[in-house]
Amino acid sequence: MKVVGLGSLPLVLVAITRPTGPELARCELTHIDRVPIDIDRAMEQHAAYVATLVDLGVSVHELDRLPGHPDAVFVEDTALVLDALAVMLRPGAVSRRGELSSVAEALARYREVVWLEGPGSVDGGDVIVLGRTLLVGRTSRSDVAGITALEAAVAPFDYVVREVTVTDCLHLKTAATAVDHETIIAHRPFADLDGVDARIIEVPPDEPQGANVVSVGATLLADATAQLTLRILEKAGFDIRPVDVSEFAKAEGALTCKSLILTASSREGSGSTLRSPAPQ
Ligand code: CIR
Repeated sequence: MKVVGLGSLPLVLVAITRPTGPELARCELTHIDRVPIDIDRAMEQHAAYVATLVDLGVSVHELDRLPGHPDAVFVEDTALVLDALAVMLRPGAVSRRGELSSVAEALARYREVVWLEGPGSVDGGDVIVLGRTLLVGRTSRSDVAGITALEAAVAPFDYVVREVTVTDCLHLKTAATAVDHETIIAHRPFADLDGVDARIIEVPPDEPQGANVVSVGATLLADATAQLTLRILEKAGFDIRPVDVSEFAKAEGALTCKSLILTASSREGSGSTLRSPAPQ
């Protein structure tokens, strides 16, 4: 087994992402109505998201587009990447299961890869990693059998799973995300976080989209449309990068959905498939 970080090479952050195209118009929708997506704008927003990551020093491993899979840009749902292993999940939408093999192939470069066994399902958008605790949302995509299988897969690596009830939104991470190892930002009406051992920052009631942030080192990527939340986070001392994902919101996606971020040794985190930051 390959354990990242025990060697002498420095660690770098790698983000696995995937571009989108006209197929996004046929995305799965659960809680919102279909409205036209401006595909050119979505592609620009994706490019800006990737550029922000690169600017923050992240090496971006961009997968090939999958035109037959409308939701393939939302790579987060396919896998859970922990320090010691990557778990290929079982997305609750059967239409999305064809996205997994190419993600697994990419992850094999960085982690031991294991596959979650059926019949249950878990989407990556339902998993918040908070230290050694995995908060897993029970949603239309992640069911008891899937959550139980995930618990068994990660127990040998000293992770515990805690189920969270989610209502009125697609994923747990639509409602809440980790800003660091002990703090969660949340739109509480969507997720029952009572009893969760974490500091909780609440977003203003009119800005549920503000509850989805991506933590990159000391910086948070936050939704550019959540102006009040941006100010709350800034006041709390966080370094913020506002990012516009409004076209992806029409596909029920948010910031975290568009990447899988992991640490890797600098040797793993370099190579021809990666867009790396320019040397300083
Ligand atoms: C879906 O329904 O699967 C996609 N249209 C949206 C997935 C968003 N992913 C995420 O929140 N992690």
